[in-house]
Amino acid sequence: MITVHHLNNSRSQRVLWLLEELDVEYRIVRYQRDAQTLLAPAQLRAVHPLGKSPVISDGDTTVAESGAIIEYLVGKYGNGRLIPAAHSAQRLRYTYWLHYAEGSAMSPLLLSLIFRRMPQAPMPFFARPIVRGVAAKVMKTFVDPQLKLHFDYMESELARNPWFAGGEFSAADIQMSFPVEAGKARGLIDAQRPRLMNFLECIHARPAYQRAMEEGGDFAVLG
Ligand SMILES: N[C@@H](CCC(=O)N[C@@H](CS)C(=O)NCC(=O)O)C(=O)O
Repeated sequence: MITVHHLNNSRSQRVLWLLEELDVEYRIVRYQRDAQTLLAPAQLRAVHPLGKSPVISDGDTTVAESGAIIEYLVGKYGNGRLIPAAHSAQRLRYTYWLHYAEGSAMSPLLLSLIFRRMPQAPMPFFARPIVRGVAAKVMKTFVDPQLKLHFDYMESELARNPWFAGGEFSAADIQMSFPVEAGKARGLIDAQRPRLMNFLECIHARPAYQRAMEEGGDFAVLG
């Protein structure tokens, strides 16, 4: 049976959702983030040296990195479901979005998390105004314009097709759900970006998504 090493409030939620969509049996081993640092507990390093979530094990096989896990599960258990036909235009889009989610979209989202939290970190009182000023400058000159670029792009792509890879829901939408949810948590998705709003409504309405939420416990992407 597949074991999902599941960290609360994490990308691992996508793996539970995919397994529910594919109707594959699995069990969950749960890990809690440290309340202060938000890091995963050290036990996760016994499963994979980086100690990040998600990681799955399937018999003797251990797979980390959400995109690789999705490829593995869709390839082994999908029977052609949730992936467009090989060599089609949709398949190339599928591959693109599967990589884009972690390879491009998450970088500015992570930077925004870091630079927005930076001024609240413990530091000598005289340093705080300087740190606040530097963080605000980086946000304004680099991070915010990059976030706008990426979220405008995602919005425009959904004008071409209802789902990221094309007309059909696919595992690329599952992979893209995390940056889109993170964008919503950072206030980047509102009436100005109606297609991304609609994407979120559509995925939240899927029964498999709802079952994964029940299995995974409370889920709120870090805002
Ligand atoms: N690109 C990796 C990112 C994995 C990752 O950073 N996971 C986060 C949770 S969303 C994590 O484990 N954070 C806790 C830590 O770094 O200790 C993937 O998509 O699987």
